[in-house]
Amino acid sequence: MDETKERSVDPATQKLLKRAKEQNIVTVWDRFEVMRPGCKFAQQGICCRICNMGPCRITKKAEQGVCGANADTIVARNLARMIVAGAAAHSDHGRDVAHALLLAAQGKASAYKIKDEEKLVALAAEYGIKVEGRKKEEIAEDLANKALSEFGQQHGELRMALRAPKKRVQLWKKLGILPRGVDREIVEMMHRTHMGVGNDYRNILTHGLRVALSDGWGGSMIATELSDVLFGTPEPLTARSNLGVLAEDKVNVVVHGHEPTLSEVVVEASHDPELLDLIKQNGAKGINIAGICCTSNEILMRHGIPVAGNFLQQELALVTGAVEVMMVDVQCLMPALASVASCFHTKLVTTSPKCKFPGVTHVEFQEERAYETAKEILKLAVQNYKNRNKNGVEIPKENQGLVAGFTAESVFNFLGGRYRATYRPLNDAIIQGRLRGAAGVVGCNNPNTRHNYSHIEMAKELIKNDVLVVVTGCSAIADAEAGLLQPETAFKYAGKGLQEICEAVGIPPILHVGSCVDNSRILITLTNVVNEGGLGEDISDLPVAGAAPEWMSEKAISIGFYFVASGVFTVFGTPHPILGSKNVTDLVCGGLEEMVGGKFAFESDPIKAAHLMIEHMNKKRKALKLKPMMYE
Ligand code: BF8
Ligand code: SF4
Repeated sequence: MDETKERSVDPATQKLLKRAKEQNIVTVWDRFEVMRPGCKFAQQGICCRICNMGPCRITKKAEQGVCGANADTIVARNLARMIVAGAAAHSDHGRDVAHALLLAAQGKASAYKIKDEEKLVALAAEYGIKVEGRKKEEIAEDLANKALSEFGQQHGELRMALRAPKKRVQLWKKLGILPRGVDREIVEMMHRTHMGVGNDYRNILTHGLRVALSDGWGGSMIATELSDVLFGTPEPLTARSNLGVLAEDKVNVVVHGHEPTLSEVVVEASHDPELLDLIKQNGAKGINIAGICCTSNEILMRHGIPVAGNFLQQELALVTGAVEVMMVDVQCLMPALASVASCFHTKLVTTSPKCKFPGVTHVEFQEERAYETAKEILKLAVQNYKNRNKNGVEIPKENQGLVAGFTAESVFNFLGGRYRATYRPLNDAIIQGRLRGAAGVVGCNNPNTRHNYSHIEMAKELIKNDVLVVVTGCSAIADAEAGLLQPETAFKYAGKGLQEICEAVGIPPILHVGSCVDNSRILITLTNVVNEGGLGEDISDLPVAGAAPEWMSEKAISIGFYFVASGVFTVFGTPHPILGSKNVTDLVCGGLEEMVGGKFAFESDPIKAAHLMIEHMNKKRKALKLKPMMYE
């Protein structure tokens, strides 16, 4: 097979990989080859460098590190620190959104308005904030302060974690893993895994569950909910995806990273009249904003801004030679972007004080002057248009339509009819055997797996077997690029039962529910299904499963752990770096199920992985004594 086809199933990616090679531009795949086969110790999680008596690694000859830590301890500590880093990243994002809401409420950040008052009021009620007779800004200020205080909260419980089904909350309490505060759990894990603290792998990883829960039901959920309040709760909309969304004759601005705070304003500022004049003066036909990774998902969900690509396509967007500015915020940004950008006229612009690249233009984002910052960056882009080498541009034509913008609220408005927001039809479909269950397929790309292949094949196999699929992050983008996020997909690939539902409601069988912090929408959806009744009393009773078939990030580890801790069977495409400890592996892929009702499996073949999920759903259907599948 041609090398580019081995690397990616996406034709646009293949074309630009060829172009990169012709121009001697090194990409993530090339660096991956150089790095192979990789360090066996690190892969198995059995090296430790947390103190200066080491680094230590476990071998047949040395079954303990210098301090006496064995493989179980070292593997558990390393895994725990991955959960911590992932939870910290998501939660810091949530904190930033809460901070923006606070400034907006106080009238200190004029670029932001409270867009979803209904959600604001609902959240206020949940947090015990007085609503009657108060202005929305006053309510929002209290809500933002309450949310912010939950990060540093020392005692008690995270408010949103109490949304989980009653039985689940009781279980968390019994196990001592209901999170107290977001930062609290994260800091405690850094302490617990410091040299010479805990060495009971079970105890370390039990706290790992608590940290992960403080992400899913804490930081990430705050990020999602407060983003909805501030930027509006998404509604289904159509848009386009893949590198073909870049425009030949317009100024291309690619926004990349995770947080919506600046990119939201960039979208708005792109209509500024002053800018439109400047665009004319510079000979362009307009300005084209496109996104990469989760920043993209955020503004896709709310504004239908086109998606240029997912994680592994970030360098390739620049290889088109058509990008005037790539604006980045935080997370999943390859340091290599700077050198790829330098092969073209592209200006890379960093915006977060947390994330600078040496030698790269930094235009610092502050909420108070968000609009000015956005405009400044857009001006840079427009002025850079004349530097584009018009003969050196190659934009692949791939450009697929998609439907996105589903949420725990909106999908089921659909299923229940416009004025009857209820989960009843969804539950009934599962109970009657029209739908087998539901699966969340999420997470990254990784050059260790053929780009997009596992996401696409897994999703297709699941819908073929009457499993409704919800997707986020780079998985959602992979499906979009394959044209799967459209209602027609139901007729091409879905089983008969799922097809009937999609046809009746007019939705695709694969629903894009947002960015990676929006995995919290999946938790809410599962809770709503439990509360609707007829499918057990806890998330672990439901015929549902999760997967991250091409994962790479520590955030994926945290997400996986909060799904498992919420009672969901979850399949990862490649193993966690834990195989050096049989005890830890047995716990993660087995023992956890007795504890929390969820566990992990590792399976690289997406079809086999889909069938592990399907078998799990069948097992749960049987336990619930549901009817056999209608069309089997
Ligand atoms: O937070 S799926 S590669 S972009 S980590 Fe990153 Fe993974 Fe993509 Fe979104 Ni999520
Ligand atoms: Fe080695 Fe123990 Fe230090 Fe880790 S903590 S580096 S195992 S001595």
